[in-house]
Amino acid sequence: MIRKTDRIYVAGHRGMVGSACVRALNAIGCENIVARTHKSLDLLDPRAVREFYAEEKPDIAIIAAAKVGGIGANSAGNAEFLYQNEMIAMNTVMGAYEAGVKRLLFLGSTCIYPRMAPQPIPESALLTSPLEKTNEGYALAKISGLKLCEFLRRDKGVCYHSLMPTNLYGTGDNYDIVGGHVLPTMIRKFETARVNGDAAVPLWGTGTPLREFLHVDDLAAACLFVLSLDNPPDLVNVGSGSEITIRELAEKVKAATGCPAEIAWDATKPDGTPRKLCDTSLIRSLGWSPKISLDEGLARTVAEYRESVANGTVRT
Ligand code: GFB
Repeated sequence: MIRKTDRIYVAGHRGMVGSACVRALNAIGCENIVARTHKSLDLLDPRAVREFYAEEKPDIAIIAAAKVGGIGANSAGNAEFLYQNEMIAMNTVMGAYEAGVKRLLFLGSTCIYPRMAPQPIPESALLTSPLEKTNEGYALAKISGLKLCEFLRRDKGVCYHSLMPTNLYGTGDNYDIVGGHVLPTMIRKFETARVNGDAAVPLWGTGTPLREFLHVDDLAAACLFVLSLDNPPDLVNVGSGSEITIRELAEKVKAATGCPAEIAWDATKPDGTPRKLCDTSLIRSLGWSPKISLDEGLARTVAEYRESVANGTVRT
């Protein structure tokens, strides 16, 4: 149970997920948020992280800090994705344990599951067959983090547990054309083509892969939900429960932005994993379900993107 007086450390509070968690916590009256910018605390430095925890002594930690990116960034940088995310996970989780933090939520991604996992993917599919190569580094680091939480819980009795969200989008996303995830990248590409009057919008791969999308505000609600459980499962998936092909997504974004340009598929770019729908029956059985449909979330995100372009605050 989260109390209004709890000191809650949100690692990655300026990122899309961390900032959504801070908004959700503030909305339920939790104002005692502990946060550090990247500049003031290097999460790759174990000593600095240890000193931070000793000084701040939070009651709860939400680990939303990570080096993240879309298929382009991941496939070009598996070494950095593995190294940085491994260090962040080990330092933030072990540092919390050493400082006596009683409750911790570790956030990962459904790319921890095998490339050819059964669909929808149950939590039990973890480590049953090989990973998708384009994001193997990121996945391995996230698996280490969730396992560290599981081991500390089992062996030391602290309530450390993990949430694995499907592909996320929404407020505060990164609109980098090369390194970003598909949904924000598509919004930027279609918006740019509309404004410039371009005839075609280049998109990656074949358009046939299936993906599931969850608005980040739904994820933040899920974080608070699992943190409110006295005995949460070690590992819980969170997703919208419905999937869409990349081609269908492109048509939706094209319509949402009102861009008349044609779509030009570049099959030399990777498709990544063919399908990634998570089985959300566990979190639904516990009493949580998503509230924001893709159409609603997309409309909201396009409006926010236009606003951030107009006022010069768009993240790229
Ligand atoms: O979101 P995304 O980059 O990553 O791409 P993943 C999803 C799909 O969209 C792939 C296609 O099939 C891409 O080929 N796609 C089409 C595009 N056009 C574009 C485009 O312009 N940009 C991008 N980025 N994709 C990531 C992992 O996998 O998912 C991370 O790399 C993480 O580790 C994240 O798990 C949630 O869904 O393939």
